[in-house]
Amino acid sequence: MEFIKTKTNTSAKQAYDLIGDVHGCAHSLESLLKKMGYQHRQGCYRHPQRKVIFVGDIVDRGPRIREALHIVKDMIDQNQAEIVLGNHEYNAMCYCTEGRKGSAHQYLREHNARHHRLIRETLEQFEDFHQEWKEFLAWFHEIPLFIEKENFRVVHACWDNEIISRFKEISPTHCVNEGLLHDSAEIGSFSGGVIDKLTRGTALELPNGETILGKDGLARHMFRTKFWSDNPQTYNDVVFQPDPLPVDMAQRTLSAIEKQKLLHYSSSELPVFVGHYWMSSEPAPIIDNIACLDYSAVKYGRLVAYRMDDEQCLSREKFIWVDVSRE
Ligand SMILES: [Mn+2]
Repeated sequence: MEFIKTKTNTSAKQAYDLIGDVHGCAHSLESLLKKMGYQHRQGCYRHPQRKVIFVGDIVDRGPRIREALHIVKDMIDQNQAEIVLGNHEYNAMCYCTEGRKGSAHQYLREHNARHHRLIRETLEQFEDFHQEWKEFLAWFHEIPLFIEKENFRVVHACWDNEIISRFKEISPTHCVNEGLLHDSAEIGSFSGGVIDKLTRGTALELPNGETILGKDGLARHMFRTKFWSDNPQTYNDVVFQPDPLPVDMAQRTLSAIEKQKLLHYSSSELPVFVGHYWMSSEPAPIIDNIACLDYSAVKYGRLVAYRMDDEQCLSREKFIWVDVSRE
């Protein structure tokens, strides 16, 4: 008797397309989804075999934030996508949530000019859609800080095994619920530290109160660091941001204390996908098991995806993107 092999292999792992920071570039998002073979039918974008995971930062800066949120949430509601929380969704929750009675905060994020500038476009675009914005804010509470699949991991900016396992104990859903959101606004809180590290990454403070001037004209007293550096010796070995360090600073030796603050995501761990870092070069893995998918879409860069199957060594060939023009 002959068995007929069918094409469907039910034991095969689900394939995912991981999509970088959208920041309100809804047209580019639709172009990218279509380019990957997704079609809008029965209420959302779908692919016959694949699903999407967004790395967070759907909101802020761009021209079509409301549309982008609808596209993403519709896919998630129909079980066609998942998402992790970005620092911009977290900011939005803090900015729009009043402090508890008797707390030091009127809002969890103070309404000053700097904070308002970050969220301005989002609030403007929802000006006539207050109820919708409230619903999206409520939904942000249901977004996990990280996703762990059998064969890969996703987080907005930085994977830290130790704090992730501690966070799981206080939040079994891996989400930032109302209570954790309020806690996180307190300086030195554990939840605040976790959210900051996972959604904004690691950084080192410049010694002696020194600052560096960013391309945006703002003076910074910190610089962003790799969370995967292996036995680094100098600042240059760990710096990871669009603005390079001045040459003399880059050559400085890391102190023992600075080394202690650094993370080392080992090359033997599962592949991890992040967004967040405003990359600008040709999309490629950073190392074999880490890929950043944020290629500055909202600054007319690229909206980038990685087509993940079952590989453990990430490959340049599996990136796909659309160039972002003025929407
Ligand atoms: Mn971002």
